[in-house]
Amino acid sequence: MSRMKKIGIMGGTFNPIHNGHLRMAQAAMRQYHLEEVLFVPSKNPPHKKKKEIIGEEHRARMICLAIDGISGFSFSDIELKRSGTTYTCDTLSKLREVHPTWELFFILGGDSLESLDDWHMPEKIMNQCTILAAPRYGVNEKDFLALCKEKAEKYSGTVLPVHMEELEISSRAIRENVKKGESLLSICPEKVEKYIALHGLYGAKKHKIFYDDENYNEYITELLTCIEATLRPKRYQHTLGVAQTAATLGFCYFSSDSDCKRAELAGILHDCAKYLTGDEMIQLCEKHKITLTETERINTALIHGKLGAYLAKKRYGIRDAEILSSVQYHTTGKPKMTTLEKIIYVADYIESGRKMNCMPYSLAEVRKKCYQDLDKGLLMILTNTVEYLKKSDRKIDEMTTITYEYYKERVKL
Ligand code: DGI
Ligand code: FE
Ligand code: FE
Repeated sequence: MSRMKKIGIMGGTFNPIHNGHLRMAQAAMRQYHLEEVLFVPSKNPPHKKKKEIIGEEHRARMICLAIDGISGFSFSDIELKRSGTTYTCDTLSKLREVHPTWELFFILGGDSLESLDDWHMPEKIMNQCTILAAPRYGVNEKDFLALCKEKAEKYSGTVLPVHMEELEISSRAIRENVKKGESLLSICPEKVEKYIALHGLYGAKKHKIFYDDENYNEYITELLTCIEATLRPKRYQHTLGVAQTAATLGFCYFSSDSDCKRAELAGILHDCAKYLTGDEMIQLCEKHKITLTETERINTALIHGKLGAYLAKKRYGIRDAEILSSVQYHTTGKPKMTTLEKIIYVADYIESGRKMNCMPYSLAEVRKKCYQDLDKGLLMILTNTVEYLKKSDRKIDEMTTITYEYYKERVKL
């Protein structure tokens, strides 16, 4: 029989995730030698609309931001993906079914342990896992241990205490601080605080930044903090790659330093809307009266350029029309692109983090060409893209086709 792996499960609404959750998971992990802790956010209740619970995409993204880089912590969308009411006992069954070598430890706070009687089928939960409970703030150790014993006996299971420094952190406190405009420093990770501010969650005043030519470096630093607090880590790395590549291409094709900076800036911004789901992008476009083509509605991945340009303008204070159109057209391209638009289009494809098998032109070949002749490099990428979309049976966007035809007529490889 294969070795059993001890896996901790952190369930909850995480509305939002905070340092208390992270410390509880860490304490449980250390004390009970868990190999991994899975953060499993629950779905929004379908009927009784609890209006203080924000959208599940926001809650999930904040979890991912909070646990990024912490070894042993990971995210699971198992409950979000399920339809209908999700019960902890079903989630545990599902996890055991998919991962028969997992020994499950459900980690919860003392207040949840106190209300365990109200959960759906507590004995079925206890039957499938060991409960690791952290004491509620202000409850003394003796009472807490008695509570663990009481629940364990009542449901014929195991409830073990997690020893940790008492913390008076709650999601409610975060929401209240946000409403009062107070800092969340030391109660939640910085990226989570930034995420809340950028989206105006829990009644926060929406955070916007303004482009400042005089203090370019400070602007870029702040912009990067915002981008990092929204994109997934891999996407953020890609963004840095595109910015770097765009700046380098700028050295080849521009003569002024300021144009190279504009290329870098457009690179940083190009995928700034990419963290949103297709449905969210459609909703935002409707809300802000951004018109969508039929192809974009079917193929929502295409929307992030358009919406990215909108966010670059409204959220990140960019007024430079050429930077905005470079962001807008970076996925499809367009006829008569300016040098900056071409740079962003090709940088997105050749950035050093990209690893893909391209046809008919290899990535190595395309990369080299882009630095020798921008138009030829551009046409190679357009050719590869059209080829790839045809092969994968995807609908080719009208703008992609027009752009390809336009450059095929005018550029000789
Ligand atoms: O956002 P990135 O992944 O960095 O790159 P991108 O903005 O070029 O988007 C790439 C995605 O867009 C990829 O999944 C292919 C898709 N795409 C690009 N052009 C078209 C397209 N999809 C369709 N259906 N039609 C297109 O013309
Ligand atoms: Fe993109
Ligand atoms: Fe990109």
